[in-house]
Amino acid sequence: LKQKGCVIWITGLSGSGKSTVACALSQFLHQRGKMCYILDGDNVRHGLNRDLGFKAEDRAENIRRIGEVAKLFADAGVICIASLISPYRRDRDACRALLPDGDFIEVFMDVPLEVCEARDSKGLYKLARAGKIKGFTGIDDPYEQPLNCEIVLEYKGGDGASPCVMAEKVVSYLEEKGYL
Ligand code: GGZ
Repeated sequence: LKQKGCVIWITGLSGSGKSTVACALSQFLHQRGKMCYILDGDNVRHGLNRDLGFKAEDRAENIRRIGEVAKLFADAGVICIASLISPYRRDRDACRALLPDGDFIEVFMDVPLEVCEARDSKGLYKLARAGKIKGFTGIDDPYEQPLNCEIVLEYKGGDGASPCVMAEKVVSYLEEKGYL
């Protein structure tokens, strides 16, 4: 009994909660006995993509490689959760084009920059504002919002923003589309 693989592509600013939602989602999927795997930009950059920085060409290559690896997982019947800023529409669309229709599920973390910056869990926004990190997404580097993604996870403040509630929304989508 082979499970149907797909790619859940989570895009959004640094600090928007991509990794946290990816983690909650993978726990829900494991509970249901589904094989899944998280490819996190920040982690993959320590290994496979350690030769890449943050200029537009490097980000494009980071996204391309993660897209190709995600496709391999999906081919193997795994639900692959890719969580990376992936700021350019063109790069995300190129990853979408690698997969059969429906198998690339783009999830937008719709969290205002002010909220991400206020969280600043790693202190990177502070460094970017001080000019100590150049080309930081949302500060002095672009982020292109998806125009027609499959799922929008909106920041509402309070309980509505909990990573579990957001992950459940993705689970419902996967059920609806027959991936679960
Ligand atoms: C954006 C940066 C930068 C710059 C370092 N711009 O919140 P984090 O810290 O843990 O996750 C961010 C991560 C971004 O890597 P991605 O692979 O997701 O980016 S992309 O899809 O654009 O290739 C952030 C940290 O790396 N970081 N410098 N200049 N984020």
